[in-house]
Amino acid sequence: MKIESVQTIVTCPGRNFVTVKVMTDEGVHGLGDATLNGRELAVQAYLDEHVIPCLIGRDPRNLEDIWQYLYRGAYWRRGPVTMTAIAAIDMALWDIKGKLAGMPVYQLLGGRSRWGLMVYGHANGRDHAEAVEAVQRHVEQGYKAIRVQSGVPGLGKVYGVGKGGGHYEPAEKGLPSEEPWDTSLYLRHTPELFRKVRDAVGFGPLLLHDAHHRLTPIEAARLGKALEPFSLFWLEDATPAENQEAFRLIRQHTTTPLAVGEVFNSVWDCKTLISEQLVDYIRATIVHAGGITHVRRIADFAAMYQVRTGFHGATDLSPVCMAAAVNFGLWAPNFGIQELMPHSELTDAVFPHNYRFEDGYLVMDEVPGLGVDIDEALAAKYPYERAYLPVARLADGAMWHW
Ligand code: KDG
Ligand code: MG
Repeated sequence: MKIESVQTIVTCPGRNFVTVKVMTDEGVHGLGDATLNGRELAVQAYLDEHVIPCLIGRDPRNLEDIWQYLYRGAYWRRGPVTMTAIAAIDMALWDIKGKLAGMPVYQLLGGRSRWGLMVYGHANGRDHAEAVEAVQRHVEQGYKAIRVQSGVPGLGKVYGVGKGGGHYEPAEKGLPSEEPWDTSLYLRHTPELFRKVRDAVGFGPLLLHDAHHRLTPIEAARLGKALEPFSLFWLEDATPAENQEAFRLIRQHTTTPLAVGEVFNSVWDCKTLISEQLVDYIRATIVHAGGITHVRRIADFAAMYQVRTGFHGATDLSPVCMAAAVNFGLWAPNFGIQELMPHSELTDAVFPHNYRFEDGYLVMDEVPGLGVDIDEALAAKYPYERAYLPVARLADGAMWHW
């Protein structure tokens, strides 16, 4: 059996997605997500110019060897562009393997450990009152776990909060917009936000919060401590994690569980964090961390230290990645939770898929492969449009962390 051709498909049904389609000489095809928010075309070029020509004629069933060939063989290891490109090919090859076996990918991984993946939804508000209402709406919709983000009094627009209060889209068309940031205002108001949410909905729903890497370690420690009375499921991306050792300081001061890793692309990014048990949840995703083959290694390593998975699941990950995540989470013994920002109806139409939301969980049927496809004719109607995440600046104009 041979890989006959590989196509990269870029489409923008409201936001940009890059997809690879691997075709075999036996008529079976596989899909992989190659979307890297704000850097989409770099991954497409990496695939088209440097990866795809090396794949033609290879046996798609040897996905481990192909993974090693693309990782070790490149000389330039790791990095988000490389690891997203490898992930896309890897996902597509698992999809093919599942279709050949007539089994879902979760069966190839070891079968079901659970019937569904508990997800967390996004409740956002321009102010605390709006955020509390959004949490209540999520509870009514059946969510068991809810991430809460709110505008900060005295600060203009805050990342993670939609313009109209509700849904937000991580990337905006055109060049990057600029948003103000003030850590002291944020630290003053965030515990108050969670007090109001707990007063409104009690301690039943699991609550999460994302600090988007904006804090120093000691600020993160202070926030974690201040949030302890509200019993969070996790505090996410408290501080930029290139410096893994920084989490030692946060850990010394707070029992609020910590999650990190949506920007990680290999096990090396989380080696210290996991082996020293400095975090509780690892968020490295299938699309940005080398595919199912590599994320499985991260998850197994994490399991040895009682660290569970909590994969990134914003709308900038396509339904192809989400289908892979559902297969993975159905199997992973140390699955913790899955982020879910629902895609638009148009995106769902471009990528018809089997997984679905049911009463706070993502479930899927026993379908071969990943259980997702692409409507290429519909995708072609929505060409790429340049879009970026905003950037953050302090009051004096200096750039701040993401
Ligand atoms: O591309 C960046 C977004 O996916 C990110 O800002 C969303 O932090 C995020 C999250 O936790 O979903
Ligand atoms: Mg995040």
